[in-house]
Amino acid sequence: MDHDKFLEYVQAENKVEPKDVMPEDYRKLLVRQISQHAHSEIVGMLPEANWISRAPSLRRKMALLAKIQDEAGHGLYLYSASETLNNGENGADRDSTYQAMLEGKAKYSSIFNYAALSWADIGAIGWLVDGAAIMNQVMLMGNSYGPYSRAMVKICKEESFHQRQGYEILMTLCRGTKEQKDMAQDALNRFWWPALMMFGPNDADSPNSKKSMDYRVKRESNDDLRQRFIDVTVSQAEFLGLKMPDENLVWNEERQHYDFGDLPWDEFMEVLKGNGPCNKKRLKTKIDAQKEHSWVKEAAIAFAEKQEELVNA
Ligand code: BYC
Repeated sequence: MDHDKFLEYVQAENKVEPKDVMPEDYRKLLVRQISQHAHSEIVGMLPEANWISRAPSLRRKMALLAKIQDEAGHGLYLYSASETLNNGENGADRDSTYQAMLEGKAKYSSIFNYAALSWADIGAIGWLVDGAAIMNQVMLMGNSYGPYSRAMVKICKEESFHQRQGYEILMTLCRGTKEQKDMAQDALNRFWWPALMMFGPNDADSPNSKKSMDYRVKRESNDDLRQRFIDVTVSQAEFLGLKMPDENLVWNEERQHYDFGDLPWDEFMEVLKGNGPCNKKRLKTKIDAQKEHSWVKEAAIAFAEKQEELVNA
């Protein structure tokens, strides 16, 4: 296939569909990113699931259950989108991509290796983690691969509800007792820097960015999205009456953006290497679940085979 023609095609804002001819490195880049994104949704359910039984009211429990269920749905759309890129030899079938995650060979977002220690963390996850995810995913709605781009449209609508439920939890806590407000501040202190690292390394250290931008998968850079997220989030923290845990955060009149402190990149690299606070626990939970529930899949396959036999008899 003519590589330049393909670039011209995607750069003219045309969508690529599953059966279209595409360069193998485009296919590979998409399988990597979409499957990582799917794993993030699935592993991302775990920190919050820990709080379902401890939600402070029935209303909170229902909202949290609905949110977590949405994340499962997002994971399934994304595994389906990734599977459309399976060419029979690139390991993009669903079982192989999932297995790669269980074996620690495929990444998922670093943020889900941090624990949700208090109820305020559930608020911070919705506000900051879903907030950062929306910033990134709104950009991805415009990506050049049809199934991924369409999945992003539906996912973004749901993420916006998630962000609001998190912010509303924090509003309630910040207007409550001193202990509740302290709990909210503590959650912001612990989640702020990990949320900023969700956008990935600085542009200068991002090996995949150029190709991804050329192929119109990524439409904006890691640093630009991170800056936009900071710019919109500061006033939300002020409204809550919380203090940002960054002494260097200051409005820069000339740049018309906030300046901010250095991110803890050493910590980011450790989390990516599997040494974050919860990496091992997260993988163990998913591996155990796979073992315990494999009978469900086996039963469904046996039932489907039996149905087919009956139809063909
Ligand atoms: N964590 O060259 P770069 C949700 C990796 S879930 C871990 O900049 P790229 C939710 C990167 O993969 C939604 N790894 O990469 C769910 C690459 O490694 P490989 C989560 C990271 O791809 C439940 C290397 O570092 N959102 O909303 O151009 C509850 C170099 O990076 C991270 C997504 O998954 C990280 N933070 O850009 C609540 C978004 N950052 O693959 C909420 C989809 C970087 O070369 N993904 N790495 O070995 C993307 O948009 C892009 O992949 C990224 C990175 C912006 C993250």
